[in-house]
Amino acid sequence: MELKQIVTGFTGTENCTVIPITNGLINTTYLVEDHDSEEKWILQKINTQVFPFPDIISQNHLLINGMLERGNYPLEIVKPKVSLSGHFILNDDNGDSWRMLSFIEDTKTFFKIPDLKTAYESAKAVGCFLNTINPEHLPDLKVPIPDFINFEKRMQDYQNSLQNANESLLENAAPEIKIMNELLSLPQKWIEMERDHLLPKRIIHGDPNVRNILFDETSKPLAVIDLDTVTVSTILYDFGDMARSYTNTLDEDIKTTENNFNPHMYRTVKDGFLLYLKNKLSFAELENLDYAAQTVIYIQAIRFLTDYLNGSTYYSTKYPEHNLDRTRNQLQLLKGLRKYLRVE
Ligand code: GN1
Repeated sequence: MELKQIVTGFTGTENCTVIPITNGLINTTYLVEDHDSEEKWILQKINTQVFPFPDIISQNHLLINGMLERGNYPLEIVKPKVSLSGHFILNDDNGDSWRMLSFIEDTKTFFKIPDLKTAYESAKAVGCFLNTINPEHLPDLKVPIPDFINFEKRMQDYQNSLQNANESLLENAAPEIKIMNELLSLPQKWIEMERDHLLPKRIIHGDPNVRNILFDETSKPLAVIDLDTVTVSTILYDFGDMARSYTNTLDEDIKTTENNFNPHMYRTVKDGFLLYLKNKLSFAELENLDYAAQTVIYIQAIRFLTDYLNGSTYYSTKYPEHNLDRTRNQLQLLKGLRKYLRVE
């Protein structure tokens, strides 16, 4: 089906321009300019390999939006658009699933956080988002990706990829596999804390990386976007993923053999994150922030490496070694953080 036919299914117009936007590693995103109404929209093809039930992510999105609206949330809220046939997801003849979202004008995104002020404001924005969507009683969210934050499963997937990968990929990745294998026990404490119910269940964003914040022209956060991974889990994941993303002095896509961890950013991210949340978090959560940052970086490195060894089928890649370069980038970051925390 033509892209414009999908747009017509949502807006009724044929008089539009559709421009690709390259920002995420999973879904395919376009900006739609409707020349009749002069409105703009975001159109996304949902990667159903990753999100097998697109209706779930729309339902969760609406539920979260309701909580943000009732909670005097100060940032902008992205709204799913209902199609002319009354659905939030349109399935086309090729079996692809599409959704349309409201477009927020005059924003920019970053691939790495430019300075301390932006790191603080971004972590504060995510903290505010999490504070608003975590009332006393959690609503009935559905699971968008089974086992997304199941670290035992991530480790098993890695072991399977080591068993099944072809020789040349194993050879190329030998130094990274060695580092990864030296730290195999790192996620163990996380797995045990979850198993022993030591970490409170909370609604988390699940993907609060820098690309999922929209900024105004003065670099002030305007919106926390991409609610597809919102789920019930431990808030340590969101802290860890923010620390992972915001302390990186490089775009995470870039290969590096140098330190790319910025300790000043790390302290700032923690301060920003805790501004709204410190009174809400349990002792076990507060005590494990540094551990969470290390573990989430490690798991992200494992995910990139696993995908590399599996032949790069999950993350979109631009060249054959892309996932290996991403792994290297995460391993340098982890090394820098562990040196700073003196746990090397
Ligand atoms: C993916 O969708 P995007 O590009 O923001 C991934 C995250 C990873 C991130 C790494 C559903 O996020 O878990 O942390 O890449 N999302 C999914 O850049 O797997």
